Amino acid sequence: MSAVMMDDRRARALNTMPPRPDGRVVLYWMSRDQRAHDNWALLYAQQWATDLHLPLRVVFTLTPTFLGATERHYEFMLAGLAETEAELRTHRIGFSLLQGDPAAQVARYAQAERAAVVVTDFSPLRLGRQWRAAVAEAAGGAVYEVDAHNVIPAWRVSDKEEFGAYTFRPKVHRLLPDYLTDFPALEDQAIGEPLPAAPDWEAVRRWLQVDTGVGPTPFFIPGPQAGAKALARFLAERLANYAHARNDPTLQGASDLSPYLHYGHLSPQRVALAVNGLRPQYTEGVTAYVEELIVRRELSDNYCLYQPHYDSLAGVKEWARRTLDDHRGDSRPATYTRDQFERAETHDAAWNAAQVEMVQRGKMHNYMRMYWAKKILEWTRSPEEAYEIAVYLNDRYELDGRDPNGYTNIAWSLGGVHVRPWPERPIFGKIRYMAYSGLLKKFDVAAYVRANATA
Ligand code: FO1
Repeated sequence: MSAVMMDDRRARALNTMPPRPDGRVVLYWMSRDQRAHDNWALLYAQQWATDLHLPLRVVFTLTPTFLGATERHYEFMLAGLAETEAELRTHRIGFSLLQGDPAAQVARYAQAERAAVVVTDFSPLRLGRQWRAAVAEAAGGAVYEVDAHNVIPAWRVSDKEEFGAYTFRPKVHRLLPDYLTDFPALEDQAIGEPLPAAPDWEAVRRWLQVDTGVGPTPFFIPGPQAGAKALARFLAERLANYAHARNDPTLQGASDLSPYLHYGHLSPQRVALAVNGLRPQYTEGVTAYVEELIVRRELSDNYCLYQPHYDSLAGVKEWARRTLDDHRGDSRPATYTRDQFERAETHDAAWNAAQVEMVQRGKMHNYMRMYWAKKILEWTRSPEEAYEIAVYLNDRYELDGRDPNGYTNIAWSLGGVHVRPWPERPIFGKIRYMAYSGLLKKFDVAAYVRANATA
C-alpha cells in the first residue's frame, strides 16, 4: 500500500518532515487512547509500518505525577496498560514503557531508535499539546496526530470555539455518515522484530510519586475488557430506558462508561456503532445517548481545543464574567472552605450525598454534577475560588478527572458556557440556577441520600 492511499482523514501532520530516510521503525506514541483495538492512531501507524516495510512499536510515557492524579487514577490506568501490552504482544507488536517527561522521552527514543514516522493520538488539553509540539520539533522524522477519541476529528468538525450544542450539532450530523464507519481489524505485525520484555509493573509502581490519599474504587474494574463488558451491560440493561432514567440518580440509568472513555480503554466510536445498531428497537434511547456521547462529549473537546483558559473563569464568555462580577458583593446563604466541601460538610444533604458518591465510587451521577458545581458557586466567597475548588475536587476524586468533559461541565455550570443568559438573580446573575426544590421534583432525594451516606 502506498502512503498516499492511506485513510488519513483522521490524521494531521504536526511537522513538515518526511519519513526519516534511514528509519528503522514506526512508532505509535500512545497517550490518551490506551487500547489495542478500535484505535485509529494505532491503525494509522500500522499502515505506515506496512508501507515502509518497518516494524511497528508502541510506547507509552509514564509521568511520575500528573495534574493532581492520585493512586485511584494511576492504578486504573496501569491495569489497562498491562492488559494492552499483553494484547499487543499477541499481535506481535512491541510495547515499551518510558518513564519521565513525555516530550523529552519520546523525542530521545525516536532519535535513538531512528523512528521513520511517529504517530500519536490527540488531546485538546494544554499539557498534552505541549508534549506533542515538542516531540514534533525534536523527533527527527515525520510526526502525525490522529484523533482516536472523537468520531469526527476535533479540528475537522469545527475550526473555532462553538457557542453551544445548537451550533455544533448540525456540523456533527453533517459529517457523521462519513466518519461513523466500522474499524478494520488490527493485523498481526508482519515485519517483526524481537519483542521487548513486558514492563516490571511493580517496579514502575514503586517509582511513581503519586498521592495515595485516594485509593482505587471497587465500583469500576479497569481495562479494555472490563470496558467492553460495561458497554454490553449498558446495551442490554439500560439503553431501552435511557431517555427516561438517565436524569434520575436513584436509578441505574446512566451508561457509566466515562472512566473507560477517559483512559481510552473503550473507543467512543465502538460505543457509537454498537448503540446505533439498536436504533430500530430503542429509537428514543439511542437518540438521547448519541446526543450525549457524540454531540455533547465532542463539544467538550471543542471547548478545550479552542479555549486556552478551559479550566478557569478566564475562559467563560464576557457576559458571564460581567454578570458574576455584578453579583460579587451579594450575601451568600452559607460559605464553606475547600476542606469542608471535601469532607461533605455542607447543610445540604443532597450536595453531601453527591460528594460522597464521587469520593466513594469514583463517579458522581451526571445529573448531580451540575447541581454540585452550581452550589459551590453559591457557597464560596468568589467565583474564582468556586472554580478552583470544583476543578480540584473533580480531578482528585472522579475517575475521569482531567477530562474535557469535566472542565466543560464546570464551565457550563459556573460560567454559562454553551448556554444562554437566564433571568437575573442573586449571586448567579444571569447564570442558570439550580434549586434543591428542583431536585425534589425530579427524583427521590431521600433515597439518593440514603444510598450515599458517609460510612
Ligand atoms: N498520559 C500519558 O501519556 N502519560 C501519563 O503518565 C498519564 C497519566 C495520567 C494520569 C491520570 C489521567 O487522568 C490521565 C493520564 N494520562 C497520561 C492521560 C492523559 O489524559 C492524556 O495523555 C492526555 O493526552 C494529556 O493531555
